[in-house]
Amino acid sequence: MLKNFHRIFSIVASVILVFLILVGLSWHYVSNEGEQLSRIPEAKISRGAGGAFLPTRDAVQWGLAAINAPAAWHVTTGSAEIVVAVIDSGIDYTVPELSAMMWKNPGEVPGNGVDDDKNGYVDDVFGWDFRDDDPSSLTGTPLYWHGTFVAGLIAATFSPFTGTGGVAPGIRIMDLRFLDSRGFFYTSDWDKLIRAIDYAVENGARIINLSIYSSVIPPAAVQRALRRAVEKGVLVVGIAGNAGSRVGYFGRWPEVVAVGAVDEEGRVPSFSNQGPEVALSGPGVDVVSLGPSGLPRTASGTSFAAPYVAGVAALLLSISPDLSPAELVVFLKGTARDLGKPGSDYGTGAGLVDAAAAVEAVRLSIGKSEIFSE
Ligand SMILES: [Ca+2]
Ligand SMILES: [Ca+2]
Ligand SMILES: [Ca+2]
Repeated sequence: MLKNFHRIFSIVASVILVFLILVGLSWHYVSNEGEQLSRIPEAKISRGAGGAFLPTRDAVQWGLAAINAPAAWHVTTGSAEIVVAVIDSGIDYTVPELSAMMWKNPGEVPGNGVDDDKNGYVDDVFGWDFRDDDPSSLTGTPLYWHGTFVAGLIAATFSPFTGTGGVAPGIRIMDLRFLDSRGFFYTSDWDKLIRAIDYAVENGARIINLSIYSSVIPPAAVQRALRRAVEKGVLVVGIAGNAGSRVGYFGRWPEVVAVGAVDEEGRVPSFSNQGPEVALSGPGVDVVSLGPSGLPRTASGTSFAAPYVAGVAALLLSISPDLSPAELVVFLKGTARDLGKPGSDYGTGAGLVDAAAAVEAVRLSIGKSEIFSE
């Protein structure tokens, strides 16, 4: 009995030791010594450590590696000043990897029944639930997983256990719930969507991630709302859609940066809609992120390609907050990695978004010439 216990104990200890070695090997310590950079990220993507530990590309899920996020993190993991509004199915903000990244309305006292900041929404703390017309995605009708998954791809804290994490874990996420408990919206919902877009703009978001699409032509009032957003400096990142056909709405409109999906080999999956509107592509086949309760899950769709682009755009704004939506698009497309036949194409647009190259291009443009590579 005692012998068995010792044997089991020693096996368990060996397994733990091997695991710790593997985890240790997969982490890369970034020393501040001799660094000219002032933007070495703090311990935002390690839990509780005092130094600047950054995961290397072999420690992260393929999507983050494919867009060169780990190299970009040497420059920035994102600024808390930059807010990305996720108009989606709501976010489970109790997930530990997300809760610290939630935007908090600075002028609102939670739960007092008063619209303290007088923005028209009572007790709107992390955003607004336009589906239920109440302050929280976690009250009223049940949450669909999609929005949490998208938010995780943009800004979740890196987990060394699953390799999951967001492109820009230093930024803030605004939760604007629009889709219902099955991930749908209806033609009676256009006003909700317009209100959500206006909310994002009026409450300080710099990027809207719109991983939703419409099977009917949306009313012009929705396009006008998106135009208001762009004119006020908000980048709208949308999707090509998943019908295996032409780019749908909202990605078909020029106000929206339409993102197509690619797989780990850079191929366009059959579902990813194509057309001249496709600006860029992002990882969108078997990508891994968080579902409600924080459990990792895998999903495919252009919905999950767009957040990679939104995340990279958020990194760019973090180092150069005055960039306009048009300038962001120039940097994103100009640094994308060309796929398929040379030049822009209907499947991948300018190519796969590249976080490290885009961040470096913006840094060079603002006169900070240090070049960093892994
Ligand atoms: Ca309010
Ligand atoms: Ca209040
Ligand atoms: Ca609710």
